[in-house]
Amino acid sequence: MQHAPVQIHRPTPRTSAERWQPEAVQALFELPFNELMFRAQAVHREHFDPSAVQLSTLLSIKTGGCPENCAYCPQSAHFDTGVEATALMGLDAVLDAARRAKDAGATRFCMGAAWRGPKDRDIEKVAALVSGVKSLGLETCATLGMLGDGHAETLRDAGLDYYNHNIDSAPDKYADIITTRQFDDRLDTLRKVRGAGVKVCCGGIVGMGESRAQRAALIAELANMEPYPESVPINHLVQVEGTPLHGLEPLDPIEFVRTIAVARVTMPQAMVRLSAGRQQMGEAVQAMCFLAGANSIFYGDKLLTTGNPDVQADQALLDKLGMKAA
Ligand code: SAM
Ligand code: DTB
Ligand code: SF4
Repeated sequence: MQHAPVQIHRPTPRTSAERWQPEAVQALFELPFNELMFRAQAVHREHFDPSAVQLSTLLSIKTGGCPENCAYCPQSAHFDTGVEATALMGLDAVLDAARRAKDAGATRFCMGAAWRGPKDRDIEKVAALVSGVKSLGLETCATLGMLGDGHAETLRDAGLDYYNHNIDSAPDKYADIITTRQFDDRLDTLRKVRGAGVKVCCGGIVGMGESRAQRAALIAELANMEPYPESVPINHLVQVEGTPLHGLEPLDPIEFVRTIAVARVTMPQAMVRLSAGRQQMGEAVQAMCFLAGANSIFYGDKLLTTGNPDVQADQALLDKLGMKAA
């Protein structure tokens, strides 16, 4: 029997005149699941080996006591979550952790600090950490909050490859989640990072009680950045006791998988990172995320303050799926 030729829907290249309208992104969310997955896989295979997954390890180099009031975050000083505030880690301890991450198979090391933004003297210290980690042969990433003038350049000169700064939610949801800064503050730092020639890692969190339209608006906002981020972390909210978002109705896992697929279709060449929330997700949902076009994960038994699947569990999952670290 003759089969009809398979129609692969390729997204048209976007010019500044052709932005993703949130309604068009929402229409992707509303496709029949198999159709959306097929489109996402077609786009993914055009640009990536579908069996390859990039591994980044996180380290919280300065934990807790943060003055911001992000309603999802266990490190905010506004909420009683049991996370203890620590000082910035020293070089030797950071390099030990980076060596262990490299030995376990990570290719990128991401250092996170619970700051509203670093002070000039903090940037000098983090720059030393970045150059030390870089000299181990790892890619480097940092997430330190809002950057001041010259900070991105100092980090770049120290060897920073990526800066992570998430927009976290749809613009019209932002003020429900954080009131100590504005959505535009995030865009300002992202401009500074791009301006310095550092690659951008920018995504968001889903499962914060947002509507599907707001998930679509979050993805549209990311996809319309010019250029869109090289790396797009899609975090599933990790509900932490003591934070205002603890106790919300969890997002349906299929809707999470759809979010990954829509990110893949709208940002064909980005690394789409299946980020926080894997420990709560189970293997089958993670496998669906890889089918939907996720090609990067956080690897190591801790995220910043919360748990992540351990290295053995991740190796077993990747083996089971025939996926390889790349
Ligand atoms: N303080 C800096 C900032 O906010 O940009 C850097 C560290 S902050 C912890 C980095 C990111 O972690 C946040 O933008 C958010 O996307 C993510 N995050 C924090 N708490 C989370 C949670 N409970 N569940 C999922 N993602 C979370
Ligand atoms: C990102 O998008 N997710 C990571 C990383 N970038 C810095 C952080 C997830 C944090 C989850 C909550 C915690 O462990 O504290
Ligand atoms: Fe602070 Fe970042 Fe947590 Fe917000 S997400 S409270 S800025 S550490």
